[in-house]
Amino acid sequence: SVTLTNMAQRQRLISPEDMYHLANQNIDTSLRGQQFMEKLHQPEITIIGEIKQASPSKGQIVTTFNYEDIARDYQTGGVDMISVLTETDYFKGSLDILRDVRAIVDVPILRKDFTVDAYMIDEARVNGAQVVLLIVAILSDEQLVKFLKRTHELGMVAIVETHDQEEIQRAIQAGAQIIGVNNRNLKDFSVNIHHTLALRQSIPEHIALIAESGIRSAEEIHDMSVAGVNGFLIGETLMRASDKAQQIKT
Ligand code: IGP
Repeated sequence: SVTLTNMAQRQRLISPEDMYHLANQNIDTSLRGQQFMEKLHQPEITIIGEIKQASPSKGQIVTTFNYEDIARDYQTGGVDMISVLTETDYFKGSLDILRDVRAIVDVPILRKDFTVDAYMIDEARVNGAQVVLLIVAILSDEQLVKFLKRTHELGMVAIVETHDQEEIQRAIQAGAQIIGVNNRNLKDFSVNIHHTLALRQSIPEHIALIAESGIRSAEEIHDMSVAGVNGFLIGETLMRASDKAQQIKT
């Protein structure tokens, strides 16, 4: 029989009310999201490995996309979280991938998407994510506050993505606990990893900082870590690596 949860997971037509109630029945009590947040504040380096087969700037990144193998490799390598793209049009992701990955790993999972509705947070939870991405540039202050509230109600945590000083202020104001700085300028796709470093001082210590995009080497991670960056979100470099687990360990 097709349960409401099954339907919701398959992205059929589920009303916002039904999705809201389903999410409420699936509040995350595993504390994986909270543990991830605590790990960010520890001195060791925290790595998020991203599962992404395509992107608007690079097109198709990999020729074969065995996302289950990738998830296992990431976990073997010791990542602290796996980010799964669920956006279908530009990144060729899906909630199916998220759910399949959830079924085979224990690490927390970030639903990587353009959250523009609380519905998507409920949907993330129903499909097994502990963490969501909230991109300041596409949200109003009211939405940010509302989405953070919903995220926390579900026992989840949010990475609030920013790109400049002003967005960081908005993230802090809204009550972000984890701020991501995207080194990729979403307007022209240019990448500058020094971007995160330049913005470190604008973020209070009790808020964890994650550097996103364009990270290529252990050296870059080391330099940013010394400068007070807590976590590193790495997509393309790991997707292209043939020895993923080894890359993560070194
Ligand atoms: C990963 P990279 O350069 O390592 O593949 O980047 C991640 O930061 C990037 O995929 C990303 C993203 C996003 C994707 C950052 N913010 C928002 C989609 C939506």
